[in-house]
Amino acid sequence: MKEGQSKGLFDSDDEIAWCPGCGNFAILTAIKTALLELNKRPEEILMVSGIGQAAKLPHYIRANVFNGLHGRALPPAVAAKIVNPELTVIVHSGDGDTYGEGGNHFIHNIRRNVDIAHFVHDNQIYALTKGQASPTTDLGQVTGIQTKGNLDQPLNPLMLALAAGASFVARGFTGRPEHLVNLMKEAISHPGYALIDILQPCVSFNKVNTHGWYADRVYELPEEYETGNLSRALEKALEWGEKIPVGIFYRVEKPTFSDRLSWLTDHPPLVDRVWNPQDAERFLTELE
Ligand SMILES: Cc1ncc(C[n+]2csc(CCOP(=O)(O)OP(=O)(O)O)c2C)c(N)n1
Repeated sequence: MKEGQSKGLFDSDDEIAWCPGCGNFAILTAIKTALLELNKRPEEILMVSGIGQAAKLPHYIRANVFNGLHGRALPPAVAAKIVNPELTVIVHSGDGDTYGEGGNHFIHNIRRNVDIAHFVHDNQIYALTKGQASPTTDLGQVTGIQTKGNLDQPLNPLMLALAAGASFVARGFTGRPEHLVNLMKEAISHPGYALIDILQPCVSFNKVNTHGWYADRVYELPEEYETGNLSRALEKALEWGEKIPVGIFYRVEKPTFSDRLSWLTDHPPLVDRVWNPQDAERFLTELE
């Protein structure tokens, strides 16, 4: 820990509105621990989210916060990182927010490879709106709305991220908190877009994928697993059912969005060049 850091450095005074037993608590503890262990300070962090139970997390941590529209967490997050590269930008969003309403933003921001960490709280359900099927709900699963069973097959977020060209793709589980902290530290330190799909129970609305259901199936990728092999990562990402792997499936270094734009990296950060509307106008004229 840096001088002046304390265990409660990232604690916020906001009252937490999650159900007792919600997997989000473990994610909140894990992210605070990861930030402390990385010697980060609240003013260096920007937490971005959309709408949902997962998206409430930035309010429960002491840091800069942008809480926007459902499915739209990624655009402001990548914009903030591009104009202010000094910031550590972390997105917290749900499986519905990211893979459903935000599906296009997910695919196309992966292609940009902006240096942000994206933590998807995947409870395989729309929790805030009381339990409709989300893009990761299993086929045939009965919910309060899909009373005869979910008719849509689930998408595989890791396959999708790998296919879109993500440079860091991982899966965690709230029942393995130390493992999750390590994944978060790796994702935050990765130079480029880093996804962790975090399996978490929703105690109120998903009665199938409970803590015990995940705990019986989850296993950690072995140390000898090679993270730089895309075919291997795709093969592992297909594994889902009796056994569910967690860990870093794929990690490679690629140029980031800012690396590809020399006028961004060769000049002082945009945030230092644009302070008021007149500056912005001058800046836009410079670009013409
Ligand atoms: C454009 C839009 N569509 C739908 C909604 C309603 N809505 C709010 S949160 C939510 C589901 C959130 O589910 P998820 O992202 O999986 O997060 P969770 O609550 O499970 O953490 C929905 C459908 C909305 N606010 N805006």
